[in-house]
Amino acid sequence: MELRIGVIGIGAMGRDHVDRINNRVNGAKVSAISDINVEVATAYAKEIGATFYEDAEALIAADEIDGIVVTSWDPTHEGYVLEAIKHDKYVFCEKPLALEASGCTNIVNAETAKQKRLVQVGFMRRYDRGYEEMKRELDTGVLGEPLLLHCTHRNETVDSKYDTPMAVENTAVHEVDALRWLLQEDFVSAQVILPKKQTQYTHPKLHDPQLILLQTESGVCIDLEVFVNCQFGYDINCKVVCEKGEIGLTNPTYFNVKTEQKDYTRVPSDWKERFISAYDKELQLWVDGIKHDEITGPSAWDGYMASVTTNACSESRDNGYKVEIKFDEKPSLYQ
Ligand code: ISE
Repeated sequence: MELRIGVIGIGAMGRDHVDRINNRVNGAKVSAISDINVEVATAYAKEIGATFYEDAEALIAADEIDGIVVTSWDPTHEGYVLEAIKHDKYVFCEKPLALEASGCTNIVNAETAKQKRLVQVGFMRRYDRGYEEMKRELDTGVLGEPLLLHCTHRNETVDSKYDTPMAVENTAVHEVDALRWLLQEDFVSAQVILPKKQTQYTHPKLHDPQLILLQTESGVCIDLEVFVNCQFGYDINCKVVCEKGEIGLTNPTYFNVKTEQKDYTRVPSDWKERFISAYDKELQLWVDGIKHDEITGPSAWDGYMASVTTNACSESRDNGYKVEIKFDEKPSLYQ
């Protein structure tokens, strides 16, 4: 049986997921879309042979829809996910699950009341081959205990709507989840340092770059550079310093170029290119999960833990002090 998927929000990420579900994921097709931009969405629905719903809640409630993908504007995620849970529908939500941890708590409460996992959050890095292999290596224990992590999250450029809080909520949130998964530990403190000197390529509403410092329960220290106008490409690095060695992520490359006394490999242009296989894998897993009635990907609890941490980062950034991270007790549904 082919699952019928409804996608809410057809911006760049929404269209990317539509293309992936229709062309690379097995067992599902996008049969409905909804977006606030009626004209553009109507034309796009026609192009891909889907039904356009002006009202996203009607799409969620429709009997002919088996699963919902939420790729709308970040502040709208919580409402759509809650609506999907209300209708007992499986929902894949792009990160962040909700901007505020309290919004994630609402989702966790709604889901635990049903005693069934319906939500998967779009933390795709867990399915990236580089992160997966690093984790496998770390888990063998051959390198000893992880002590320090040095990470960078660099985008080539961002638009004028991208502001200072987004560096944490929209960008660093990926490391917040991936590192928690990699180390199998929660964070206990967060601090954001805004260097006085900024890049000339930023704009008045965006402090760029920013430095985030996190510490885990066992005491592992992490520094994460978020630099979203780095100008040279999409550059994700993660180096784990252990007692007996170091392990680091490399940009996936399949060729190098030698010319004019230079020997170089490409840096990816954006996250859609860098993490294409990880995105394909996470959505295949979600579709398979719906078919087997068992969702195993990143949970609403993972979304909550990420937002608790990004909220602590924002508090630190706005007040200039280090913030202790406190979180609720994990419900048994997510054990
Ligand atoms: C974007 O929303 C993403 O999810 C990308 O993975 C991230 O690298 C980028 O900074 C975000 O703006």
